[in-house]
Amino acid sequence: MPTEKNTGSQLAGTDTPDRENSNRKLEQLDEFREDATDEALTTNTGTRIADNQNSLKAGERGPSLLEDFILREKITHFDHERIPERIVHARGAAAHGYFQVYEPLAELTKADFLNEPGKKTPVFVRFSTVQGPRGSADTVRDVRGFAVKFYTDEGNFDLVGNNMPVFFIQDAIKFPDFVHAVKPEPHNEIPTGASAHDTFWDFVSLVPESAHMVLWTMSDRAIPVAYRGMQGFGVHTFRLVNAEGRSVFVKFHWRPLSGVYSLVWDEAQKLAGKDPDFQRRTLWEDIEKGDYPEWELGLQVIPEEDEHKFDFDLLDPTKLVPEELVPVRKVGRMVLNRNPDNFFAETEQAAFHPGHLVPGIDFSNDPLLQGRLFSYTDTQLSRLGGPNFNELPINRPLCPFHNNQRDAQHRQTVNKGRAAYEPNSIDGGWPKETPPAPRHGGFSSYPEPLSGTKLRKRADSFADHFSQARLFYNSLSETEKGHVVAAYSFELGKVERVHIRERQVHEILANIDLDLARQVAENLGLTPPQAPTVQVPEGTLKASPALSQMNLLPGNIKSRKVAILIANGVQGSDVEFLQGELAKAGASAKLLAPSSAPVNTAEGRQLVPDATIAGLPSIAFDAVFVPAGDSAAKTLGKDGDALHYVLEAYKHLKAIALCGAAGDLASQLYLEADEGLISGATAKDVVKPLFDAIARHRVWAREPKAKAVPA
Ligand code: HDE
Repeated sequence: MPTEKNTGSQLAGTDTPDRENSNRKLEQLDEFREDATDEALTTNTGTRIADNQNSLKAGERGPSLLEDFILREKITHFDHERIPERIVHARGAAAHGYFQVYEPLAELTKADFLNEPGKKTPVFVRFSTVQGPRGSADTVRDVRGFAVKFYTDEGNFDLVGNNMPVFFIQDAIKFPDFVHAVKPEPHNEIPTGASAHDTFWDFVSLVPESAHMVLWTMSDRAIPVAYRGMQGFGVHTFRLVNAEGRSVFVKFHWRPLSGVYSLVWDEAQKLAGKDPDFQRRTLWEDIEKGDYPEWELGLQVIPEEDEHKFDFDLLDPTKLVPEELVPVRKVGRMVLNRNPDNFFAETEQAAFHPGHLVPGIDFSNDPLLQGRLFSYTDTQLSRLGGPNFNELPINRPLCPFHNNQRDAQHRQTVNKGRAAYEPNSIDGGWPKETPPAPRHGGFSSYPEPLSGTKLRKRADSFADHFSQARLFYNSLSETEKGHVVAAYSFELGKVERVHIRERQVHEILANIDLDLARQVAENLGLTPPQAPTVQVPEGTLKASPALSQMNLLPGNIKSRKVAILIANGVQGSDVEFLQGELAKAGASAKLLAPSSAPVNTAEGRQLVPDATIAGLPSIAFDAVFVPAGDSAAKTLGKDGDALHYVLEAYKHLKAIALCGAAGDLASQLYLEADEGLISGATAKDVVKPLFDAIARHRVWAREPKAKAVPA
């Protein structure tokens, strides 16, 4: 696949016939982009400003004058710069890109963008955490939002998903309760960006339907390294509808080409302090340097007649469809290749909505999805200040949009017609309806036959809350299970009320897995549970290997980042060799030195460090490399920051390669060689085992030993 270079607003993404250019959204945005270069400073009404340093006063030392319209306009605008942040998913970052389907999916859907392989549909994708406010840290333990806006030729389609395939609750009416419980405690607004507190665990321990999703949030999935290392899921069951009007159920998946990989908990916590912008920074930098994150879109297709074939209900959002039962068919790819120009105008004002649909896609009756269909428009009214938010540049569809909606706050369209109603004869009856058609017709809902008694009731088929939680736990490797035990123990350890800890362990965890419950009980000093409290049905599957992220690594080191520690006297040839090999593998490195001053190599050349060793900690990298060079090794061996660097990378189970005299750093720190702590005479000797270890992501076998190493 030819690589693409990010060349400002002129993207050159042309690896297939490009009938509909993926730049169209960027071109539409161009209309609204402002470039003030060579322009005069003016008021908002265009009056040129002569003095932007001093307000208007009655005498040099006199009071300011009310007539100063320049001061008043500037301060008034400033006073209103903030809009309400999103109630959930407030913290996030986004990028532009495109989606391209591999082959026409005509048998499944009439949606145009899923039928035209030559077409690149522009997308805008926003990733987020859920609990914390706009200024919170990226790496907290939390679910990640994964919201994709497709600007299709038939209107915008928003796939507003998460990086986990299930959700905490089954019915929308519980969402405000759940969110109030997970948000910071009401009296002191603590903790920020974390679920480790009483109200969250009080709620989830009383609501067993949350068991499965809480288990996902206690797994490594909740501490991803990078957005590009996350899967995405539509969560709910949706429908696809084809030209003949036939419908199938579908689950949407995003598969990252970089694989699925996570932080270790100590690293996540440290990053939250040392670089709270870690994930948005990585996304930004990767795109700027042309290392574009990519995902494949996957579909699990379930024929209508198979709706009741499973041991769970397809409409229950606390259940996933195991891939071993319904395989994921990869149907297209998404590339993120352009950073926004303005965070507020694009990322903050983006309004996603699961109800933004195009013909060929439809809803299921999942009661959580049905509630969302109300919420997302409603929330924009207070967040974006009125019902015209779809006119904002980032939200405007690319195709024409016309209707008889008029006026309201911030209206931008200047409607010319005289008749803002339909039917009308004054404007020739326009704009008119488009009848449904096999392709490019008007939207019509799938005519699902319905009948029922009006009632408030949870379906009996939603009653089993534990068998899939058990399936997920059983599918994890021993290492991953250990992380889950540690996460429950950490979180519940922060819960002050002992009865809440006990309830979670005895009434929830014991029904997922007795061993898990007992280990957590032991860590918390609670009586270990003896038996489950409910009869958990035997699931169809004992384990689903597709759920363990240990099975989801790509087997290469593309886009991984290596820290190279250098000091005067470093072997420059080692540095160059490794940099060259990394570039060939699609990975990158940064040079870190004790200070920002240029470093003299043993060969008499100079290397300019990218940062200081103290300035870019090991937690920001996937691996550490220390090149050969006697005097460099001596300097680093006496530098506390450098020693801490290697020790910390060891503790976080990272690949470390030490060359020549730098090998002594390992003995100085009492670190034993293993498959990821490699030494050799030169970079050439260590490159293969180093890259293999990076491709395995962590040296899991080191974990028990690393526990004894100071944090
Ligand atoms: Fe959301 N959710 N949600 N949600 N959600 C919002 O919409 C809501 C749910 C998700 O990057 C809000 O514009 C209700 C599931 C993402 O801008 C709000 C219910 C899933 C984002 C809202 C759910 C999500 C949101 C806040 C239960 C995964 C961020 C601001 C019925 C499938 C989108 C906004 C972005 C945002 C409501 C449940 C994903 C308040 C009522 C399930 C990724 O409207």
